[in-house]
Amino acid sequence: MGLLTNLKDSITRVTDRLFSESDPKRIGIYGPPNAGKTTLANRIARDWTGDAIGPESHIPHETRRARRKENVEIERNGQSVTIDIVDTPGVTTKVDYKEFLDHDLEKEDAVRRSREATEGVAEAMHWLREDVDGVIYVLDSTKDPFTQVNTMLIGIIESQDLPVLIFANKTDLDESNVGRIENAFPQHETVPLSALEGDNMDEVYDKVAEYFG
Ligand SMILES: Nc1nc2c(ncn2[C@@H]2O[C@H](COP(=O)(O)OP(=O)(O)O)[C@@H](O)[C@H]2O)c(=O)[nH]1
Ligand SMILES: [Mg+2]
Repeated sequence: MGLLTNLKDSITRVTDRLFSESDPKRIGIYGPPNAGKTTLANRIARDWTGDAIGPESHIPHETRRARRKENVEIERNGQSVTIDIVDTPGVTTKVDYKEFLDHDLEKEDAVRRSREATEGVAEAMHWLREDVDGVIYVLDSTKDPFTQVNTMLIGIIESQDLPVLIFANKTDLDESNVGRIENAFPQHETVPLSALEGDNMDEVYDKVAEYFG
């Protein structure tokens, strides 16, 4: 190939990049098991695309591999933001198959689930370093937010300089305490919601557009 052809190709590549629509932002939904990550991911997907991402479950670690929904277009105030939603397995310091036995699973199935969950956590952490543009960190607002996992994960997210929003989920429950989460992570914005009931979703989408658009 001649020099001129090379030059022409390079110019085409640069102008294509300049004038094409920007790639969707990949938003990872992180947090401990059972915080409501999959419920939230499904609600966002249903609200904007009409279908869901994956099953929600009261058994911890139902989401053992990350799932994603691509090109979810969220419209806010006449502007549209396109995101890829990644629903990750809950991150925890310990995955024990005995936890699954409490949920009436056979031992073999419980051991397999815990092995998969451990791999899923490693995968989610890898993506946090390599593959996400922003993070929604979901917490169950009826639970104590001061845990090693939350402190560690928020620390890692901060060290990557990723935009992060903290979602205080399950506000429909009487024991919900959003203030406790705000106090735990005052450096970040906390958005209260009930992913299950669909409460406060307008503010959720406003903030998603503002932070990740
Ligand atoms: N009361 C209440 N329960 C919720 C809410 N969001 C999720 N849950 C329940 O919490 C459990 C775990 O939800 P899931 O989305 O699977 O959590 P994940 O492990 O973080 O993906 C399920 O039984 C959900 O129905 C909520 O806003 N309010
Ligand atoms: Mg899940």
